[in-house]
Amino acid sequence: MAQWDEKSVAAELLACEAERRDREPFTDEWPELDVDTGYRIQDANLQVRLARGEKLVGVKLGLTSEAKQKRMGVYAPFVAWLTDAMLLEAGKPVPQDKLIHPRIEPEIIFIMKDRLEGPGVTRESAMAAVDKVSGGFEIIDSRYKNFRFRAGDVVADNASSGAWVNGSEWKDIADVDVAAEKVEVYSDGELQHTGVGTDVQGHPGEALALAANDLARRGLAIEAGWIVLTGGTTDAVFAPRGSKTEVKFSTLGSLSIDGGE
Ligand code: OOG
Ligand code: MG
Repeated sequence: MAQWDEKSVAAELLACEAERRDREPFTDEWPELDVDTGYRIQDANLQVRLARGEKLVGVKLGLTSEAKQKRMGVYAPFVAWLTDAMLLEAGKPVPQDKLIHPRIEPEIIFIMKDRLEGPGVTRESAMAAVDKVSGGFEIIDSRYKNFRFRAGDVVADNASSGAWVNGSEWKDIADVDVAAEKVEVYSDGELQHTGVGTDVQGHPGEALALAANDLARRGLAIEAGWIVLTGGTTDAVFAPRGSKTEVKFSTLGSLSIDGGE
């Protein structure tokens, strides 16, 4: 049985990502890999990403909706890093050559006006720090076979980060009722999931507050200008080659993406 530690898990996760290889969760062999250990691994791999020239541009929330928590069998939200290398331009196909088993989920996405530092951040103070909002989607990808993981595994794996696409338009936050924003997800023209902003922790601003308060435990803050993915509003859909996925928001516009050839 392999003897895992933070360093070897971090290296194995980046190797799996580079080689498009999935594996069993580390917690099968190393049950002590808890959420705090997972964050140390996540942070170590962020340093590797930055050292190779990527830029830190924001954070993503994971498992902020009941639909996501139920599907993944992990009942706690968490935070992970976004770098510029993960941003995908709208209209481009799913980057199948980089991903193992991509799945798409709709995301209410914020751009921050002000720095937001916990602890003690509330929904109200969080929302006051937001500049603009768009309706986009994330293309998650897990380094674990069949997306089977426990909380420590998925936190270490940067919360299944893959790529994300911003909405086609950024609206002033004052002009959008993000809690009431509805979304529909279609695969090959067929409606798969529907959601609403309140599905995200009761209000996407709660997810933002949660991120700031959680980062504060590590002495970190959400910076002005950062992007924040507030977490999949609905369960995700698979996006294999040849597929077409559409995400339709009630006021934030619609986007579609091709699974590629
Ligand atoms: C974990 C990532 C979750 C979200 O928005 O809930 C996430 C997973 O589902 O594999 O990005
Ligand atoms: Mg997500």
